[in-house]
Amino acid sequence: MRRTLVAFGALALVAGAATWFVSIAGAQGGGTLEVEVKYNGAPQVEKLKVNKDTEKCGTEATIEKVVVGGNKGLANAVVSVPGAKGATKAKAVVDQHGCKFVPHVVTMQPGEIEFKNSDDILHNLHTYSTANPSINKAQPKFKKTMTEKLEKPEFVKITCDVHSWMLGWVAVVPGLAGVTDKDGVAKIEGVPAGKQKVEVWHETLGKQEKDVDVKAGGVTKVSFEMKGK
Ligand SMILES: [Cu+2]
Repeated sequence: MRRTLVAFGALALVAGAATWFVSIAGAQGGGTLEVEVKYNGAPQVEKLKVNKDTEKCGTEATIEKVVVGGNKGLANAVVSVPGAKGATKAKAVVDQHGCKFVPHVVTMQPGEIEFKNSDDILHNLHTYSTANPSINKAQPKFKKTMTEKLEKPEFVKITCDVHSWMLGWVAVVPGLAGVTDKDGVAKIEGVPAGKQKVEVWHETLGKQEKDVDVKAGGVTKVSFEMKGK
């Protein structure tokens, strides 16, 4: 009787290990999503004369509302897969450099974000949001980094009250996400295989979504075309 119990116990252990192994393999069995975002309209880029802090800011500012690259690719669009939780990435970082927010659009999972000031002049971080508390804080030149919390999913507009042209966006999204490059392409790796909703958001052109069947171990391509407003 005792031997039977031991043998049964060993069998249960092996079965448990097998289940564990399968779940690990499943987690790694995701695919890559390659999302292409196109825009048929004209780029919208505004230029402004600058007469403040010109030694750091230069004498002309560029406000890039719609950036269209080669082959009608739309840059700066946020692509996200809300159902793909994935591992939390490293903390998102936005730098205030040359009196610009760099990068112009950043994605993060709900939590903390770091704002840097590498300009050696005063900036004033001012966010516009509804789900998250608004931030309105001076960041003097000696304060090289500031950590803030954005805990609710939302597209948060960031500005600077010292330099009126400074404009950036923080996309707080629950799932895996990326931002399209100058050719309008974003690649997201490790997306769980199967049906997934893919969302695209652009600061000027709005939102679209599609259902996509993600292949395991391969690249699944999907394309969006944003409409002008
Ligand atoms: Cu500023």
